Amino acid sequence: MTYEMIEFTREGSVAKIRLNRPKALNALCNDMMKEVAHALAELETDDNIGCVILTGSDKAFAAGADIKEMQDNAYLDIYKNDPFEAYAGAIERFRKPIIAAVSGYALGGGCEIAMMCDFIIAADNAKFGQPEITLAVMPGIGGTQRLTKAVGKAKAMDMCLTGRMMDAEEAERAGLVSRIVPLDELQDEVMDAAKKIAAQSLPIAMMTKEAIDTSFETTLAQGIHFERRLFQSMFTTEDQKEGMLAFIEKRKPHFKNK
Ligand code: DAK
Repeated sequence: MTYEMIEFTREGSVAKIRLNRPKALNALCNDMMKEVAHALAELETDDNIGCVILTGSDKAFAAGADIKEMQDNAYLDIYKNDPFEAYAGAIERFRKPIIAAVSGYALGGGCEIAMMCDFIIAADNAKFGQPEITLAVMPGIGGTQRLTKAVGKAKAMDMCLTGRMMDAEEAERAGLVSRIVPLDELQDEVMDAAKKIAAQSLPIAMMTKEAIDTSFETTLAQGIHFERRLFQSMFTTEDQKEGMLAFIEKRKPHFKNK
């Protein structure tokens, strides 16, 4: 596939998908989401890739779904041919670690796809919001659920009902982003984090991600049970033997993803 709305690059074992419709502030049109889904499918089966970065421009991670494309839809258009079900689901289902590097606006569907990633590192100019109510709709790809789980009921209600934006400082205080960095350091900082993740054993990183995600779906007791079984299963891997031996021998481990 030739990518026209995203830039898709690889640096060692890290891949970066950059949303690239600057004139429309990276509004998420169907073709762009299709390209993101295609790139992720490629990365899922690429054994050389251990971590993915999803990012946008300095001004906008993504200002939401493309309002101009969406405005005329009838119910059955959006029900039968739901582009977000088809394509954004690729981010939700992606099994390797994926980091959102957010600068500028992350609004509506933009905020929602950032929240689908495993964590968000934000530039100091980032602004998050779920302004759908101002268009007489509501968040539709997880905003009412993931935002509430991330920042709690009070702030989620405040943002979804007033449509106001949250700046990077507030987002970090509220737990929506893991860290804030100056805008001009964002891409390097996220690349460093991604390289650290990609240097670990991939199956172990994937299981760690799966365990944390499971905490949102289960009771505490079920989650702890699942975690324990995964932990025990790691002792079947060559990487566990290597990781612990390397510590004892005071050297760097060489993981084989086995
Ligand atoms: N869609 C289409 N075009 C957009 C856009 C968007 N979301 N956001 C910005 N643009 C376009 C503007 O129309 C403008 O285009 P031109 O007029 O130059 O042709 C260009 O980008 C620059 O925007 P502005 O001139 O407005 O730039 P400003 O710096 O003045 O303002 C802004 C930046 C981000 C505050 C403003 O652009 C803005 O408020 N944008 C809209 C934000 C928004 O409401 N986002 C939520 C969209 S609704 C679904 C589930 C979920 C969804 C959809 C379906 N299903 C389950 C099917 C999600 C819905 C949404 O995300």
